Amino acid sequence: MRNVALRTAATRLGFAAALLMVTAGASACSSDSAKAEPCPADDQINVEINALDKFRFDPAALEAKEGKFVVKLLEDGSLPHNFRIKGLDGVATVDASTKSACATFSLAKGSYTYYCSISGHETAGMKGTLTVS
Ligand SMILES: [Cu+2]
Repeated sequence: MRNVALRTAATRLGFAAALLMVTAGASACSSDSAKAEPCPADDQINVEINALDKFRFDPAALEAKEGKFVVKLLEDGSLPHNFRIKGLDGVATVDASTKSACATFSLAKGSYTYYCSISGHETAGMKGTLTVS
């Protein structure tokens, strides 16, 4: 009798774990591709950056204070671009239909490189320097 109850609980746990794995897998898949996080209200945004089709970010240098850093990337052309900071999690990805995207980063003091990770863009010059104090 007792064993049956235990087994049922174990089965439920196994099912919950499997469900968790499926959910985590699905979000891991979608986190990097098309849709980024929705943009917060304007007063929550630390900086707006233009992604130019000549493979440049405008501005190409940024300064920020350590802590939460919300970036709004604006598409100023027709090519898809994104914004990443080397060594940190987070990506803002715009495409021809959305024209803007946001990402939140957690900054520690130091010097960082931000870049567009779409193939060839960084090499073509789509990068900049972020100084955090
Ligand atoms: Cu790009």
